[in-house]
Amino acid sequence: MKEALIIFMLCCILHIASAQLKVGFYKSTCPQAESIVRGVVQQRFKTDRSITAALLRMHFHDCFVRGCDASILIDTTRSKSSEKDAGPNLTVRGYDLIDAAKKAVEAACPSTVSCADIITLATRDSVVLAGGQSYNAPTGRRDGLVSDVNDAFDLPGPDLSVSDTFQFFRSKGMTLNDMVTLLGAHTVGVAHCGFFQDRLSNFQGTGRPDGTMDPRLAASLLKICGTQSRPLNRDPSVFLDQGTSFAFDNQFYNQTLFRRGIMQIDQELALDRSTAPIVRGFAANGNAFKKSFANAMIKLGNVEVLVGKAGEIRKNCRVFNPKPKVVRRGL
Ligand code: HEM
Ligand SMILES: *[C@@H]1O[C@H](CO)[C@@H](O)[C@H](O)[C@H]1NC(C)=O
Ligand SMILES: CC(=O)N[C@H]1CO[C@H](CO)[C@@H](O)[C@@H]1O
Repeated sequence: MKEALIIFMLCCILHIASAQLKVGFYKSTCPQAESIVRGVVQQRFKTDRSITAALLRMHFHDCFVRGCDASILIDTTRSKSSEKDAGPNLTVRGYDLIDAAKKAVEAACPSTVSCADIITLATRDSVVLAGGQSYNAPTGRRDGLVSDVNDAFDLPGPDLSVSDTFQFFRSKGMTLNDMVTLLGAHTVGVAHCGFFQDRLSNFQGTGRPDGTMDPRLAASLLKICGTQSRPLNRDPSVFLDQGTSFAFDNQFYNQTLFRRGIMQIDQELALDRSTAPIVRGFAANGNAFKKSFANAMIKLGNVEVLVGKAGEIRKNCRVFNPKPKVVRRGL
Protein backbone atom coordinates (compact mmCIF):
# COMPACT_ATOMS: atom_id res chain seq x y z
CA MET A 1 0.00 0.00 0.00
CA LYS A 2 2.63 2.44 1.17
CA GLU A 3 4.80 1.61 -1.82
CA ALA A 4 1.95 2.16 -4.22
CA LEU A 5 1.34 5.54 -2.67
CA ILE A 6 5.00 6.52 -2.96
CA ILE A 7 5.12 5.41 -6.59
CA PHE A 8 1.93 7.33 -7.25
CA MET A 9 3.40 10.48 -5.67
CA LEU A 10 6.66 10.10 -7.61
CA CYS A 11 4.71 9.86 -10.83
CA CYS A 12 2.93 13.10 -10.07
CA ILE A 13 6.09 14.95 -9.15
CA LEU A 14 7.86 13.77 -12.29
CA HIS A 15 4.80 14.64 -14.29
CA ILE A 16 4.80 18.21 -13.07
CA ALA A 17 8.55 18.52 -13.51
CA SER A 18 8.27 17.58 -17.17
CA ALA A 19 5.52 20.14 -17.86
CA GLN A 20 3.04 17.68 -19.35
CA LEU A 21 5.42 16.09 -21.80
CA LYS A 22 5.19 12.33 -21.64
CA VAL A 23 6.87 9.34 -23.13
CA GLY A 24 4.75 7.98 -25.97
CA PHE A 25 2.56 11.08 -26.29
CA TYR A 26 1.56 10.02 -29.83
CA LYS A 27 0.80 6.40 -28.88
CA SER A 28 -2.87 6.71 -29.76
CA THR A 29 -2.89 9.66 -32.17
CA CYS A 30 0.06 8.61 -34.33
CA PRO A 31 1.49 5.28 -33.20
CA GLN A 32 3.98 5.19 -36.09
CA ALA A 33 5.43 8.63 -35.39
CA GLU A 34 8.59 7.54 -33.58
CA SER A 35 9.37 4.70 -35.98
CA ILE A 36 8.86 6.92 -39.03
CA VAL A 37 11.32 9.50 -37.68
CA ARG A 38 13.79 6.76 -36.77
CA GLY A 39 13.60 5.35 -40.30
CA VAL A 40 14.37 8.69 -41.89
CA VAL A 41 17.34 9.25 -39.56
CA GLN A 42 18.68 5.72 -40.14
CA GLN A 43 18.49 6.20 -43.88
CA ARG A 44 20.42 9.47 -43.71
CA PHE A 45 23.00 8.19 -41.26
CA LYS A 46 23.98 5.43 -43.72
CA THR A 47 25.34 8.03 -46.15
CA ASP A 48 26.08 10.91 -43.77
CA ARG A 49 27.31 10.22 -40.26
CA SER A 50 27.68 13.93 -39.64
CA ILE A 51 23.91 14.16 -39.24
CA THR A 52 24.32 13.33 -35.53
CA ALA A 53 26.34 16.49 -34.96
CA ALA A 54 23.98 18.56 -37.07
CA LEU A 55 20.91 17.49 -35.09
CA LEU A 56 22.55 17.81 -31.68
CA ARG A 57 23.51 21.38 -32.36
CA MET A 58 20.10 22.20 -33.85
CA HIS A 59 18.33 20.76 -30.80
CA PHE A 60 20.56 22.70 -28.40
CA HIS A 61 20.05 25.99 -30.22
CA ASP A 62 16.32 25.43 -30.50
CA CYS A 63 15.90 24.67 -26.80
CA PHE A 64 18.09 27.53 -25.55
CA VAL A 65 16.29 30.13 -27.62
CA ARG A 66 12.60 30.44 -26.64
CA GLY A 67 12.52 26.83 -25.45
CA CYS A 68 12.25 23.67 -27.56
CA ASP A 69 9.57 25.01 -29.89
CA ALA A 70 11.09 24.59 -33.36
CA SER A 71 11.50 28.36 -33.65
CA ILE A 72 14.93 27.65 -35.15
CA LEU A 73 13.29 26.07 -38.22
CA ILE A 74 11.35 29.13 -39.36
CA ASP A 75 12.63 30.62 -42.59
CA THR A 76 13.22 34.31 -42.83
CA THR A 77 10.64 36.15 -44.89
CA ARG A 78 10.85 39.46 -46.68
CA SER A 79 9.20 41.20 -43.76
CA LYS A 80 10.80 39.38 -40.83
CA SER A 81 14.30 38.10 -40.07
CA SER A 82 14.04 34.84 -38.10
CA GLU A 83 16.23 33.07 -35.55
CA LYS A 84 18.02 31.23 -38.35
CA ASP A 85 19.67 34.44 -39.46
CA ALA A 86 21.33 35.11 -36.12
CA GLY A 87 25.13 34.79 -36.10
CA PRO A 88 25.33 31.55 -34.09
CA ASN A 89 22.70 29.90 -36.29
CA LEU A 90 24.41 30.48 -39.57
CA THR A 91 26.12 27.10 -39.57
CA VAL A 92 23.34 24.99 -38.08
CA ARG A 93 22.68 22.10 -40.45
CA GLY A 94 20.09 19.36 -40.85
CA TYR A 95 17.02 21.37 -41.83
CA ASP A 96 16.49 19.13 -44.85
CA LEU A 97 16.38 16.02 -42.67
CA ILE A 98 13.69 17.58 -40.48
CA ASP A 99 11.73 18.45 -43.63
CA ALA A 100 11.96 14.84 -44.83
CA ALA A 101 10.87 13.44 -41.47
CA LYS A 102 8.01 15.93 -41.23
CA LYS A 103 6.80 15.05 -44.71
CA ALA A 104 6.77 11.34 -43.88
CA VAL A 105 5.00 11.91 -40.56
CA GLU A 106 2.42 14.26 -42.14
CA ALA A 107 1.60 11.60 -44.74
CA ALA A 108 0.72 9.16 -41.95
CA CYS A 109 -0.88 11.56 -39.45
CA PRO A 110 -1.64 15.05 -40.74
CA SER A 111 -1.30 17.99 -38.33
CA THR A 112 -0.57 15.78 -35.35
CA VAL A 113 3.15 15.63 -34.61
CA SER A 114 5.00 18.85 -33.82
CA CYS A 115 8.22 19.90 -35.50
CA ALA A 116 9.69 20.43 -32.02
CA ASP A 117 9.09 16.76 -31.20
CA ILE A 118 10.53 15.69 -34.53
CA ILE A 119 13.79 17.52 -33.73
CA THR A 120 13.85 15.87 -30.30
CA LEU A 121 13.20 12.36 -31.58
CA ALA A 122 15.53 12.64 -34.58
CA THR A 123 18.33 13.89 -32.34
CA ARG A 124 17.88 10.99 -29.91
CA ASP A 125 17.89 8.48 -32.76
CA SER A 126 21.00 9.97 -34.34
CA VAL A 127 22.89 9.84 -31.03
CA VAL A 128 22.05 6.15 -30.69
CA LEU A 129 23.26 5.44 -34.24
CA ALA A 130 26.59 7.10 -33.44
CA GLY A 131 27.08 4.94 -30.35
CA GLY A 132 25.29 6.86 -27.62
CA GLN A 133 22.84 5.41 -25.13
CA SER A 134 19.17 5.36 -25.99
CA TYR A 135 16.57 7.03 -23.79
CA ASN A 136 12.83 7.49 -23.70
CA ALA A 137 12.30 10.98 -25.03
CA PRO A 138 9.14 12.57 -23.62
CA THR A 139 6.99 14.21 -26.33
CA GLY A 140 3.97 16.49 -26.60
CA ARG A 141 5.76 19.74 -27.44
CA ARG A 142 3.91 22.32 -29.51
CA ASP A 143 5.48 24.53 -32.15
CA GLY A 144 6.07 28.17 -31.30
CA LEU A 145 4.50 31.16 -32.99
CA VAL A 146 7.55 33.43 -32.81
CA SER A 147 11.03 33.33 -34.31
CA ASP A 148 13.17 36.41 -33.93
CA VAL A 149 16.72 37.04 -35.06
CA ASN A 150 17.39 39.00 -31.87
CA ASP A 151 16.65 36.08 -29.54
CA ALA A 152 19.82 34.14 -30.25
CA PHE A 153 21.66 36.14 -27.61
CA ASP A 154 20.59 33.37 -25.23
CA LEU A 155 23.43 31.32 -26.71
CA PRO A 156 26.89 31.53 -25.13
CA GLY A 157 30.00 32.07 -27.26
CA PRO A 158 33.01 29.73 -27.19
CA ASP A 159 35.39 32.20 -25.52
CA LEU A 160 33.54 32.64 -22.23
CA SER A 161 34.87 31.38 -18.92
CA VAL A 162 33.33 28.32 -17.32
CA SER A 163 31.51 30.41 -14.74
CA ASP A 164 30.11 32.86 -17.31
CA THR A 165 29.03 29.96 -19.50
CA PHE A 166 27.33 28.38 -16.53
CA GLN A 167 25.16 31.47 -16.07
CA PHE A 168 23.50 30.62 -19.40
CA PHE A 169 22.91 27.01 -18.41
CA ARG A 170 21.75 27.84 -14.91
CA SER A 171 19.17 30.24 -16.29
CA LYS A 172 17.71 27.26 -18.17
CA GLY A 173 17.54 25.12 -15.05
CA MET A 174 20.72 23.16 -15.73
CA THR A 175 23.34 22.12 -13.19
CA LEU A 176 27.11 22.37 -13.71
CA ASN A 177 27.11 18.62 -14.21
CA ASP A 178 24.44 18.96 -16.92
CA MET A 179 26.54 21.61 -18.64
CA VAL A 180 29.74 19.56 -18.68
CA THR A 181 27.72 16.57 -19.86
CA LEU A 182 25.97 18.42 -22.69
CA LEU A 183 29.21 19.94 -23.94
CA GLY A 184 30.27 16.32 -24.38
CA ALA A 185 28.20 16.56 -27.58
CA HIS A 186 31.40 18.06 -28.97
CA THR A 187 32.58 14.44 -29.21
CA VAL A 188 31.07 14.66 -32.72
CA GLY A 189 31.04 17.41 -35.30
CA VAL A 190 33.18 20.25 -36.47
CA ALA A 191 34.00 23.88 -35.80
CA HIS A 192 35.02 26.51 -38.30
CA CYS A 193 38.44 28.04 -37.74
CA GLY A 194 36.99 31.42 -36.87
CA PHE A 195 35.72 30.03 -33.55
CA PHE A 196 39.18 29.14 -32.21
CA GLN A 197 41.71 30.68 -34.61
CA ASP A 198 43.13 33.16 -32.08
CA ARG A 199 44.24 30.21 -29.92
CA LEU A 200 46.62 29.04 -32.64
CA SER A 201 48.91 32.02 -33.01
CA ASN A 202 47.65 35.18 -31.35
CA PHE A 203 45.75 34.29 -28.20
CA GLN A 204 43.95 37.31 -26.79
CA GLY A 205 46.28 39.62 -28.71
CA THR A 206 49.45 38.27 -27.08
CA GLY A 207 51.08 37.31 -30.37
CA ARG A 208 51.52 33.79 -29.00
CA PRO A 209 49.46 30.59 -29.14
CA ASP A 210 47.17 29.69 -26.24
CA GLY A 211 49.46 27.97 -23.73
CA THR A 212 46.66 25.62 -22.73
CA MET A 213 46.66 23.95 -26.16
CA ASP A 214 49.07 21.12 -27.03
CA PRO A 215 51.65 22.95 -29.21
CA ARG A 216 51.67 20.13 -31.76
CA LEU A 217 47.91 20.40 -32.16
CA ALA A 218 48.14 24.20 -32.44
CA ALA A 219 50.78 23.85 -35.15
CA SER A 220 48.76 21.34 -37.17
CA LEU A 221 45.56 23.39 -36.90
CA LEU A 222 47.45 26.52 -37.89
CA LYS A 223 48.34 24.80 -41.17
CA ILE A 224 44.64 24.28 -41.87
CA CYS A 225 43.34 27.60 -40.58
CA GLY A 226 46.14 30.07 -41.22
CA THR A 227 46.05 33.41 -39.46
CA GLN A 228 43.54 35.30 -41.59
CA SER A 229 39.87 35.40 -40.88
CA ARG A 230 37.49 34.37 -43.65
CA PRO A 231 33.77 34.55 -44.22
CA LEU A 232 32.06 31.49 -42.70
CA ASN A 233 31.21 29.90 -46.03
CA ARG A 234 34.89 29.87 -47.00
CA ASP A 235 36.29 29.09 -43.56
CA PRO A 236 37.77 25.58 -43.16
CA SER A 237 36.51 23.46 -40.28
CA VAL A 238 38.12 20.82 -38.08
CA PHE A 239 36.83 18.02 -35.87
CA LEU A 240 35.96 19.01 -32.32
CA ASP A 241 37.07 15.59 -31.09
CA GLN A 242 40.43 14.90 -32.65
CA GLY A 243 40.41 11.32 -31.30
CA THR A 244 37.25 9.55 -32.52
CA SER A 245 35.53 12.23 -34.58
CA PHE A 246 32.31 10.43 -35.52
CA ALA A 247 31.82 8.21 -32.47
CA PHE A 248 29.49 9.27 -29.71
CA ASP A 249 31.85 8.36 -26.87
CA ASN A 250 33.82 9.96 -24.04
CA GLN A 251 36.92 10.70 -26.11
CA PHE A 252 36.14 14.43 -26.12
CA TYR A 253 36.90 14.51 -22.38
CA ASN A 254 40.04 12.44 -22.73
CA GLN A 255 41.28 14.78 -25.45
CA THR A 256 40.85 17.82 -23.22
CA LEU A 257 42.94 16.07 -20.52
CA PHE A 258 45.71 15.98 -23.15
CA ARG A 259 45.17 19.70 -23.89
CA ARG A 260 43.58 18.85 -27.21
CA GLY A 261 40.29 20.70 -26.80
CA ILE A 262 39.57 22.77 -29.92
CA MET A 263 37.51 25.67 -28.62
CA GLN A 264 38.47 27.61 -25.54
CA ILE A 265 35.39 26.56 -23.56
CA ASP A 266 36.08 22.89 -24.35
CA GLN A 267 39.60 23.14 -22.95
CA GLU A 268 38.51 25.26 -19.99
CA LEU A 269 36.22 22.45 -18.80
CA ALA A 270 39.30 20.35 -18.07
CA LEU A 271 41.18 23.21 -16.39
CA ASP A 272 38.59 24.97 -14.25
CA ARG A 273 38.57 23.72 -10.67
CA SER A 274 34.79 23.44 -10.65
CA THR A 275 34.51 21.23 -13.73
CA ALA A 276 37.85 19.34 -13.90
CA PRO A 277 36.70 16.53 -11.60
CA ILE A 278 33.59 15.97 -13.74
CA VAL A 279 35.74 15.85 -16.88
CA ARG A 280 38.15 13.36 -15.31
CA GLY A 281 35.23 11.20 -14.23
CA PHE A 282 33.72 11.08 -17.73
CA ALA A 283 37.13 10.52 -19.36
CA ALA A 284 37.63 7.49 -17.13
CA ASN A 285 34.12 6.07 -17.49
CA GLY A 286 32.44 6.16 -20.89
CA ASN A 287 29.26 4.50 -19.67
CA ALA A 288 28.83 7.04 -16.91
CA PHE A 289 29.08 9.78 -19.53
CA LYS A 290 26.54 8.16 -21.84
CA LYS A 291 24.08 7.66 -19.02
CA SER A 292 24.54 11.23 -17.83
CA PHE A 293 24.12 12.44 -21.41
CA ALA A 294 20.81 10.63 -21.83
CA ASN A 295 19.49 12.27 -18.65
CA ALA A 296 20.79 15.71 -19.56
CA MET A 297 19.19 15.48 -23.01
CA ILE A 298 15.81 14.77 -21.46
CA LYS A 299 16.34 17.85 -19.30
CA LEU A 300 17.41 19.95 -22.30
CA GLY A 301 14.33 18.77 -24.16
CA ASN A 302 12.14 20.12 -21.37
CA VAL A 303 13.39 23.69 -21.46
CA GLU A 304 10.48 26.14 -21.70
CA VAL A 305 8.33 23.84 -23.80
CA LEU A 306 4.87 24.74 -25.06
CA VAL A 307 2.23 22.15 -24.24
CA GLY A 308 -1.52 21.63 -24.26
CA LYS A 309 -3.21 24.25 -26.40
CA ALA A 310 -0.26 26.65 -26.56
CA GLY A 311 1.39 27.23 -29.93
CA GLU A 312 0.40 25.03 -32.85
CA ILE A 313 1.28 21.91 -34.81
CA ARG A 314 2.95 23.33 -37.89
CA LYS A 315 2.17 21.70 -41.25
CA ASN A 316 5.47 22.87 -42.70
CA CYS A 317 8.29 23.21 -40.21
CA ARG A 318 9.71 26.26 -41.99
CA VAL A 319 6.61 28.45 -41.88
CA PHE A 320 3.96 29.31 -39.31
CA ASN A 321 0.52 27.95 -40.17
CA PRO A 322 -1.56 30.48 -42.05
CA LYS A 323 -3.85 32.41 -39.72
CA PRO A 324 -7.45 31.25 -39.98
CA LYS A 325 -9.53 33.67 -42.02
CA VAL A 326 -11.60 35.89 -39.80
CA VAL A 327 -15.26 35.25 -40.57
CA ARG A 328 -17.21 38.46 -40.20
CA ARG A 329 -20.84 38.14 -39.48
CA GLY A 330 -23.49 40.76 -39.76
CA LEU A 331 -21.18 43.42 -41.13
C1 HEM B 1 28.85 26.66 -23.85
C2 HEM B 1 28.15 26.03 -24.68
C3 HEM B 1 28.48 25.85 -26.12
C4 HEM B 1 29.22 26.64 -26.96
C5 HEM B 1 29.91 27.95 -26.66
C6 HEM B 1 29.21 25.97 -28.24
C7 HEM B 1 29.81 26.48 -29.36
C8 HEM B 1 29.91 25.82 -30.56
C9 HEM B 1 30.55 26.33 -31.74
C10 HEM B 1 31.15 27.72 -31.88
C11 HEM B 1 30.49 25.36 -32.68
C12 HEM B 1 31.08 25.43 -34.09
C13 HEM B 1 30.03 25.78 -35.09
C14 HEM B 1 30.59 25.86 -36.49
O1 HEM B 1 31.75 26.19 -36.70
O2 HEM B 1 29.83 25.59 -37.44
C15 HEM B 1 29.83 24.23 -32.10
C16 HEM B 1 29.58 23.04 -32.75
C17 HEM B 1 28.81 22.04 -32.22
N1 HEM B 1 28.12 22.08 -31.04
FE1 HEM B 1 28.38 23.40 -29.56
N2 HEM B 1 28.51 24.82 -28.14
C18 HEM B 1 28.04 24.72 -26.87
C19 HEM B 1 27.24 23.72 -26.35
C20 HEM B 1 26.73 22.69 -27.09
C21 HEM B 1 25.71 21.78 -26.65
C22 HEM B 1 25.02 21.85 -25.28
C23 HEM B 1 25.49 20.89 -27.65
C24 HEM B 1 24.51 19.76 -27.75
C25 HEM B 1 23.97 19.14 -26.72
C26 HEM B 1 26.41 21.24 -28.72
C27 HEM B 1 26.58 20.56 -29.89
C28 HEM B 1 27.44 20.90 -30.90
C29 HEM B 1 27.73 20.04 -32.03
C30 HEM B 1 27.26 18.63 -32.21
C31 HEM B 1 28.59 20.77 -32.87
C32 HEM B 1 29.12 20.33 -34.24
C33 HEM B 1 28.14 20.81 -35.29
C34 HEM B 1 28.44 20.36 -36.70
O3 HEM B 1 29.29 19.50 -36.92
O4 HEM B 1 27.77 20.87 -37.62
N3 HEM B 1 27.13 22.35 -28.36
N4 HEM B 1 29.47 24.53 -30.81
C1 LIG C 1 43.42 9.78 -24.73
O1 LIG C 1 43.95 10.70 -25.67
C2 LIG C 1 45.33 10.56 -25.90
C3 LIG C 1 45.79 11.74 -26.78
O2 LIG C 1 45.14 11.72 -28.03
C4 LIG C 1 45.60 9.20 -26.52
O3 LIG C 1 46.99 9.04 -26.74
C5 LIG C 1 45.08 8.12 -25.58
O4 LIG C 1 45.19 6.85 -26.21
C6 LIG C 1 43.62 8.37 -25.20
N1 LIG C 1 43.23 7.45 -24.15
C7 LIG C 1 42.14 6.72 -24.22
C8 LIG C 1 41.87 5.86 -23.02
O5 LIG C 1 41.41 6.70 -25.18
C1 LIG D 1 20.57 27.38 -42.82
C2 LIG D 1 20.07 28.75 -43.03
O1 LIG D 1 18.90 29.00 -43.13
N1 LIG D 1 20.99 29.68 -43.06
C3 LIG D 1 20.69 31.06 -43.35
C4 LIG D 1 21.34 31.93 -42.31
O2 LIG D 1 21.28 33.27 -42.68
C5 LIG D 1 21.86 33.59 -43.91
C6 LIG D 1 21.96 35.07 -44.12
O3 LIG D 1 21.15 35.81 -43.29
C7 LIG D 1 21.07 32.89 -45.01
O4 LIG D 1 21.59 33.21 -46.28
C8 LIG D 1 21.15 31.40 -44.75
O5 LIG D 1 20.39 30.71 -45.69
